[in-house]
Amino acid sequence: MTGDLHHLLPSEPVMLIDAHGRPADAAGYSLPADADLLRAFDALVTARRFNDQAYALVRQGRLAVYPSSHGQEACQVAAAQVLADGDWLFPTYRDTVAAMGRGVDPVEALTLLKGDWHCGYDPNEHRVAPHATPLATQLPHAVGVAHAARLRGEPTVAMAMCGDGGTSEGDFHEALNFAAVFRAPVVFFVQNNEYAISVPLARQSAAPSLAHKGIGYGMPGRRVDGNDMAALLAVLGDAVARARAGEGPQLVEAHTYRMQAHTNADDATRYRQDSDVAAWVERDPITRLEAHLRERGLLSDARREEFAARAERVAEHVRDGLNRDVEPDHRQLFAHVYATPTPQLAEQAALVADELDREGAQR
Ligand SMILES: Cc1ncc(C[n+]2csc(CCOP(=O)(O)OP(=O)(O)O)c2C)c(N)n1
Repeated sequence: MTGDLHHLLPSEPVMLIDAHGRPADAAGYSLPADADLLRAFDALVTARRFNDQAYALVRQGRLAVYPSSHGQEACQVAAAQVLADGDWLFPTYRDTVAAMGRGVDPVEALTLLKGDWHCGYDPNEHRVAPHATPLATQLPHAVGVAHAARLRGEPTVAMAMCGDGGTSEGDFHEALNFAAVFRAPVVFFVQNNEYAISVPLARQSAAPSLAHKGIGYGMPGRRVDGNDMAALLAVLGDAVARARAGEGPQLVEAHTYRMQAHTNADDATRYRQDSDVAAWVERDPITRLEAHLRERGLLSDARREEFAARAERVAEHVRDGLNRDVEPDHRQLFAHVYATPTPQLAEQAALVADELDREGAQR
């Protein structure tokens, strides 16, 4: 074992486009291709429209809850855009937009949050695991999938997402340790949005940064400006490429901010100031990338309108989908738990079926 920790130490957060949209230098990373930035901008515009639409649907009672990624959209879009078709994404409850980036229908992605069903989409179709509501439980799953793929000789990488609060969970530490020891092709992507509901980062961790948590496991940590789309594509893209090349896992911490309350069930004014939030409006990921693209002549008004029109069509699709009531078949409750149901589950399924039959007969 070598005493040289230099390659594991996170540097200052990588920034490639500054708050005014101007290019910035970052050692070891360069600006992504124009086409990649434009594609990301298109997705960003849709992401913001989707977030705001989902929030409105909560107020209209069509969604039970929505943990919005408003303000964190660059992290969401980049996490999906850097993956290949055969890779896997492991999202949390806040990562619906990242799931959409993999091709999951947004209406299906919201099924869980509407309260209709456990998942709502087929995880195998787009290689997106179900949204994980229990914190960090998806991380060991991501490591298992990535490790298994490597043993089979497949070039699969897993993008394992969690929040700053998630890094305090035991599962986070177990996942990092296993991944580092077995060099599993995983990128642990932490969106540090400064709060875990009402708990601020300073009460969450005493580490110099969350990326520093990788060092103890022998895993490189990287820090990136989480509102800079270009930097996210560069840093996450590099981490994915290294994982795929057999160089092992990385921990990437993106510094961003949760602009809205944790969910509609939370009152953020009880633990933070409006002025804190206002300071982050200045760093909005969309206006920043837009300023950059316009400055370089890559984005015309016509193109901008095209993107806005596409975002509007997605919002309309989401409204239509969530305004339709579906009658879930409660017998299906046990269907996707195990490939082969345990005797206990089979027994419970029979009990439920019996009860439903009796209820039906009484109607
Ligand atoms: C194992 C577990 N413990 C507690 C909770 C309750 N809980 C839900 S969200 C949350 C905060 C998570 O914060 P963070 O990981 O920073 O993610 P964010 O919500 O900010 O995206 C907590 C404690 C949970 N879902 N799972």
